Amino acid sequence: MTRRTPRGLIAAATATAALLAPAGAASASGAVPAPAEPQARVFMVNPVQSSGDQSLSDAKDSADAVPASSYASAALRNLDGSGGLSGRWAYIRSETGAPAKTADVGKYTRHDDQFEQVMAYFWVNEAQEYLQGLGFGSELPGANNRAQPVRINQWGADNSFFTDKKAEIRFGKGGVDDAEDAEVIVHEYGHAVHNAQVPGFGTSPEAGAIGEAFGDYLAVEVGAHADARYGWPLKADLACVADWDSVAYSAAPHCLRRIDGNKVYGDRVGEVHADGEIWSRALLDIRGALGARVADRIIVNAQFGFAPDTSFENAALTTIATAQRMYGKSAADAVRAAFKAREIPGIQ
Ligand SMILES: [Ca+2]
Ligand SMILES: [Ca+2]
Ligand SMILES: [Ca+2]
Ligand SMILES: [Zn+2]
Repeated sequence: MTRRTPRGLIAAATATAALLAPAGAASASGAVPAPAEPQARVFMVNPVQSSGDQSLSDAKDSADAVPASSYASAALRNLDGSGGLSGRWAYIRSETGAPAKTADVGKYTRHDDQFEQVMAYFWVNEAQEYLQGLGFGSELPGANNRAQPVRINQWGADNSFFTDKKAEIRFGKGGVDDAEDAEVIVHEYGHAVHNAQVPGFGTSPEAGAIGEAFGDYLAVEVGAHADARYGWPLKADLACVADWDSVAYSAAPHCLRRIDGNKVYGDRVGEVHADGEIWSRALLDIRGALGARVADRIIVNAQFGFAPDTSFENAALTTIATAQRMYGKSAADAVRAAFKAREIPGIQ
């Protein structure tokens, strides 16, 4: 496969026009052209976030449950040309329904099993492209820069998870199908990133909470970046994670979790998702102080230095030191302030 140069906003915009040329047309030189990028129907993060309509509901996976305006057309990039959802950064397998065909990705609705396969491919690719854009995999070490295996199966409960045995992400179909919400997809991808950075990461309660927090934060960040990149609407609170998956189990405004809460270290309850809200708020504050790009380069780069069973204190100290090394004292002070506000021990 030819190596692609990073795409900026202009390149992304012109890609749509380029696709109007006949697919697979031979170039004048006779060289075999790169496979055309099929235009897929995808949710703009999720239908609640893009519409602001908190009354949407799953309606047993009915196509009519969301308006046609919930979908956008977007290129599936980095495919390997096999005709299936296999590419440079993602490899999708499904145990429900036939495998999606790239020739048909513009037709699927949420009622089609193939829609979740397309969403998983698109958003895993989008997340890795975001990390690549931050320099991970070029200027900085790669952070899960490989084809991520993803499996979609019928597990009844809402139980998407990352299995570090196979380094595989799995999405279930409880309530709203998990892979209909980009923030669920990218949350799980966050676990894959952590595990690629530090094999076995998350063996202590605090490390586990950091893993959940980073997944939530990355989900919000990649969605916000895509909204800006493609001009998609963002009509829900930025800090709300999984606005669509959570319609089945939360009151409006629907959120699985938030990343802008006020929990501090003393509020820990020993449950990784709940305690993760302490850490994710700190990450959001770092973003607020330094901007998304600088914040995320520090946050992800620091994670290479976390022990698998790290404490909040040690991870915070590593993140502060990483900020100091990459951007100097004022950045380190901003990172320190974010952790101090969460009353992380040892952070003054
Ligand atoms: Ca569905
Ligand atoms: Ca679900
Ligand atoms: Ca959201
Ligand atoms: Zn998780």
